[in-house]
Formats: sequence, structure tokens, C-alpha cells
Amino acid sequence: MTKLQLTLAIIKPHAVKNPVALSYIRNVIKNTFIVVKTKSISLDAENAGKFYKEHMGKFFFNRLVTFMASGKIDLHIIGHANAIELWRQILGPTRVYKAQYEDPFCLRSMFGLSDTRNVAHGSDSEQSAVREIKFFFPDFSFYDWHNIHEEGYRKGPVVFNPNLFQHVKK
Ligand code: 3AN
Repeated sequence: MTKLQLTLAIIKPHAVKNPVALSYIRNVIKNTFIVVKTKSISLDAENAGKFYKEHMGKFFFNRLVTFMASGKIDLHIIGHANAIELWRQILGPTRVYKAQYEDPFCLRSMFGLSDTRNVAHGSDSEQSAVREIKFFFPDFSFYDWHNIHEEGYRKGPVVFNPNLFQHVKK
């Protein structure tokens, strides 16, 4: 069986505030991926700017940073053999109108409000996933993940703990 790849999923503020969207998205996540870590935080504008630093200077940067600092966000480290690509596929295209036209049942089509308020984030490469997971989970050890935990999650048995919103080894 292929090793579990990790990616970072971020549920953005407007989706966290919408109970229908949130429960739908959470069900998709927990039924499709191994949820390794979950936390809920409020991001300030300074840290939102650091997280999205590659977009600094773009016309939507201030809008994006203000939005990401406007309410709680949910962070999930999720695992799957093809986690990065699969989560981005479930999200759909970045731009919501394009998503609605091309892929009406993706999360961004169903719950996206605009190109900024486009439901959720997914890392776009292994390198971004490592950077982004370290950004939000500085204590997460990739060494321990690869050498101690990954095999147990992959081979199981694991159970889902709804209070933690995480899978745990039995
Ligand atoms: P993705 O999140 O699909 O990887 P990126 O990395 O190009 O897309 O953009 C990061 C975030 O910036 C998007 N999730 C979205 O919130 C915002 N964004 C991207 N393009 C636009 C745009 N044209 N107008 C407004 N916001 C945008």
C-alpha cells in the first residue's frame, strides 16, 4: 500500500460560520482522509499576510488577508495516498464561477461566495504542504510522522474521535 501523503486543509471563515457548509465539508474530510491533526484558530492580519506571502502585491492580497483574519478558521492535517491532488480536486477550481461552470459538485461550487471567499485551502505541492503544516503546527514532527506514526495510520486499525475531529490509533 502506498505511503500516506499529508496535506493541509484550511476551512475559511465564511464556511466555518455556515453550519450546513461546515458539516458537509467535515463529513467529506473525515470520510475521505485520515485526519491526523485538527485545530481551530483566529488568524491575525499579520500572520495571514505571512501565510499568503507569495501573493503579496497581487490585487486581491489585502482582501484575502482581511478576509482570512475575519473569523475562525479550521485547520486539518489530512492524509491519503494522494492527499494533495485529491483534496484540491474535491475543492475544485480556485475561481468560484469557473468552478460552478466546470464542476458543479465540488466544494467551491456548492459553498463558494466569491474568488476570495472560496471555501477552503489545500496545499499545492509536497513542499508547500510541509511549509504550511509547519506554519500552523510548529510542534508537528515530520520525522516522527514518517518513522513512527505513518505506518500505524495506514495499516490501522484507526477510529475517528468526533470530539478531537481526528482519527486515532486503536
Ligand atoms: P488555490 O487556493 O486554489 O491554491 P491560489 O494559491 O492561487 O489558489 O490563491 C490563494 C487564495 O487567494 C485563493 N484561495 C483565493 O482565496 C485568493 N484568490 C486567488 N485568486 C483570486 C482572485 N482572482 N480574486 C480574488 N481572490 C483570489
